Amino acid sequence: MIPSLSRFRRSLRWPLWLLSPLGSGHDFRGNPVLGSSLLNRMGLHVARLLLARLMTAWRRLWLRGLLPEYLREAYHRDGFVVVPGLLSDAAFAAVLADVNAAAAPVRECVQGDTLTHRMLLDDTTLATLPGLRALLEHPVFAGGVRYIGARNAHPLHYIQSIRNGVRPGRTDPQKMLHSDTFHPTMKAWFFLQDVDSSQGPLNYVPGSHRLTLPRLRWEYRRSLVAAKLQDGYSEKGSFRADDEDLRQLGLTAPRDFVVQANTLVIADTYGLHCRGAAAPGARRLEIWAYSRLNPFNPWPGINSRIWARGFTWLLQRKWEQLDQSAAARGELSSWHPVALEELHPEASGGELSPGSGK
Ligand SMILES: O=C(O)CCC(=O)C(=O)O
Ligand SMILES: [Fe+2]
Repeated sequence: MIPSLSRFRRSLRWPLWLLSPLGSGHDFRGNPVLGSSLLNRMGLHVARLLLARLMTAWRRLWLRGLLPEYLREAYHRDGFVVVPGLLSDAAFAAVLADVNAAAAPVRECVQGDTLTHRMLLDDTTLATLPGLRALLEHPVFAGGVRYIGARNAHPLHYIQSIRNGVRPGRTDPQKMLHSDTFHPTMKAWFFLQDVDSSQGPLNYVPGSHRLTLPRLRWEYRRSLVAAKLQDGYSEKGSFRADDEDLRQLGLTAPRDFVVQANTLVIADTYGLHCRGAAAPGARRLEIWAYSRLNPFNPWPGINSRIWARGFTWLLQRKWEQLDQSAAARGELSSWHPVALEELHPEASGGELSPGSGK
C-alpha cells in the first residue's frame, strides 16, 4: 500500500484507540494507547485492572442469590468451582443422547498441534434437544455462569471437542499457563467423558484470580514491556506465566482437573490456567460456556432470551463475513466451517454412553 494512504488509514483509528481504555480491548501491540509504555508507566494498565475489579464486584453483589453460599466461597477462595455428579444418571444420559443427535454447523480452529471443534448451541439448535436444555437451565450451571461471569445474561454455549497432537512438532499455545485478559471473565466446562491426566485436563492455579499486591506489581511490570513481547499472546494482552512468575506471585503449582464425566467446572479465567499435557490423539469432549462483558459496565444486564437470540444471530453473521473475507484472500478463517462428522462422536468410533471414558 502507498505509505501516505496507510498513514491516513492509521490516523482514522486514533479516535477508537483513544476511547479503548474504557472498553475490553487488551491488544498491547496493535493499540498504541493500551501498549504505550509511557501511559502504562503512569498507571494506565493498573488503573484499568482496579476499576474493572471494582465494577465486577459491584455487578456480582446483585447476583449473589444465583449461587449457593458454599460455592460462592469456593469461587472467591480458588477462582473456580468444581461440581462432580451435577446431573442424575438419567439426566446425564439425556445430555449424551442430545450430543449424539445434535445437528448444527460445526467450526474448527487449529492452534499449534491441537484441533478444536465447536457447535454453537443457540435456541434454534436447542429447540429439539431437551436434555441439553435441562443441563443449561440447571440452577448451579445457569446461576454459576452468571455469578462468576458477573453478568446476568445467557453465556454462549457450545459442544466442544479438543483433539491433541494433530500436527506433531507444533506447540499448543493454550498449554502454557496464562491469564485470558486483564479483568475477571468466565469460562465453564461440563465434561461429557472422564478426563484423565493424558487427555490434556484443564489446569488452574488456585487463588490466582485474586488481585494481590504481588499480582499488581507483576501486571505493572508486564504492561511496560507487553507491546514488545513476542510469544504471540502476551503482546495481545493474554499474559503468559512460567515457574519464575509463579514464584514472584507467591502462587503454587496448578491443580489439574482430572475428573469424572458429569463434572462441572466454572472458572474465572483471569486466574492463571492452561490445558495440561496430552497424549497424541487424546480427545476431550465437553459442553463449554463463555461470557464476557465490557468490564467497566456497572449494569449486570437483563436475562433476556430475545437479546440472547439476537446476539447469537449477529455472531453467526459475523463468522460468515470472516469466512468470506478469508476466502477472498485465498485462506480459511481461523474458525472455519467443517462437516458435522468432525465433531460428532461417531466420527471417532462409536456413540457416547454414560461412563464411556473416551
Ligand atoms: O481447554 C482448556 O483446558 C483451557 C483452554 C484455555 O486456556 C481457555 O479456554 O481459555
Ligand atoms: Fe485461556
